[in-house]
Amino acid sequence: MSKPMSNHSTGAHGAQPHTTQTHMNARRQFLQFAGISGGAVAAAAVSPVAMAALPELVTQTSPDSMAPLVPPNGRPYNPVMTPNGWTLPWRMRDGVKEFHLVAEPVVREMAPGFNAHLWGYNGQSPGPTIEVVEGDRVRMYVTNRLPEHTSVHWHGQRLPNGMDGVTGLNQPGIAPGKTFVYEFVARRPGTFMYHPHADEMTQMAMGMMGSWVTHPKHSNPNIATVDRDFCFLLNGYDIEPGAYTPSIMTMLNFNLWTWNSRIFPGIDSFNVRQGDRVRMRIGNLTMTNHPIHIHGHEFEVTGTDGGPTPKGSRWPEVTTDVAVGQMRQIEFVADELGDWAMHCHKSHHTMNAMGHDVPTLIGADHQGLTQQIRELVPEYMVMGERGMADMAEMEMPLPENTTPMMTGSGPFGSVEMGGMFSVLKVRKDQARGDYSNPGWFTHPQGTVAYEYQGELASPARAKSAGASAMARQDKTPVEVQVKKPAGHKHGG
Ligand SMILES: [Cu+2]
Repeated sequence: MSKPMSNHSTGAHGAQPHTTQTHMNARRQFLQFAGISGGAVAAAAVSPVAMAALPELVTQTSPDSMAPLVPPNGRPYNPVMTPNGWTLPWRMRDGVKEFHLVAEPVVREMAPGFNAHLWGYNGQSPGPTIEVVEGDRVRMYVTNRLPEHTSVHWHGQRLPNGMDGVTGLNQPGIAPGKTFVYEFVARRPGTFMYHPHADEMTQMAMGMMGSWVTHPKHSNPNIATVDRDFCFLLNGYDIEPGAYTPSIMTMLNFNLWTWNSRIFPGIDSFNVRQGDRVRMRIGNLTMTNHPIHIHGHEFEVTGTDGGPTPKGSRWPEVTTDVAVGQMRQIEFVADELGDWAMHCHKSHHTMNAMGHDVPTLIGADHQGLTQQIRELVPEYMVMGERGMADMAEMEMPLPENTTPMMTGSGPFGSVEMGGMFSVLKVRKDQARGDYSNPGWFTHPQGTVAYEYQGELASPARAKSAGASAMARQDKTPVEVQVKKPAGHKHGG
């Protein structure tokens, strides 16, 4: 792990090319940036002498969403917000944007009370978001502090073949303790990601990935100016309840479905102002597809990792599938006030790991059985007789370092969710550029579903067994027995 140093560390500036004034500005910008986060620290990777030529190493240990990083130099743009993440500061050196990524073991709080031992970059999984402008020359220093070799593949970028990061094919692996340099021009604007192309199954299962955004240099008819720009990565982990480290041999049966390596209720809400044009950039580095669904609004897919989509190719959606290895950039005008659910539509991806094997017991009557078992095991509980919602509220003894399968308190009770779930909060008085959480929505009088208190009429029922055109031949009722598999793994 990085050894935190004070923000006044000078180790990284031995070869500082800035004038004092620009350096001061960059420094002030950096401090402001660090101040917002409360967790970003400058850190010394190796000796100050060895560090002299490298851009300052910045790490981030807090899982809180950091305010967007307003570019202190270079071409201006409206920066992205990475929920429960942050953007990596850079050094401008002779017109080149220099970044320093460090691949290393990290501790990621996936939700309050649940920490995972992952691999990531600069103190977090996922790594920091990289933001540049189309046409920027970018130099990436990548230091490896993992116990095995690694590399970085810049997913979706046009670049010289030798910078593409596939170990063995384009470069040798970066051995532990070594630093490699990648350099290329960010040739096309869009939404990209980065991840290792070395022992990929292990390194991605351990959380190594990050977002990359290239802002357009000129106005582009297919790229709108937006008020809010969010980016997050879909990732999947297999961590047994009570354990800290993902199982790296898992190929399909992952049990934790995360956005930026966070699970509900640990995923920050998406807070916007009414009327904002909102963009979300979503990348999928799990081993299955995720239909991402937003309530209350229609959106369009305005771009993929292949670039902005032509306007004529867009259509309204409320759910878009993000397949394995894909990125989708969606946009909408947030014109409906409220707290709108936003989630993966695979219902087992909005649940966390199950600590127990639970058979389907809906409708089963085991009153007598429960009594008999309670005589032997006093705290025995039957689960699932009335569905699974009870489990969200039940005070079940959970192993240490885990989180309930379905949880999260809303203004009306338990939200009964986990995994890939968050809330889009649209407010009239959210200030421009303010991404902070406005709290729960205050519903105008008479706009909340309510309990019917009147008499219930008995429903009219059809008297014949089928329509006259297709009368049923056999009137003997058939009883169908359905039993769902009861495993606790949530495979794709
Ligand atoms: Cu999903």
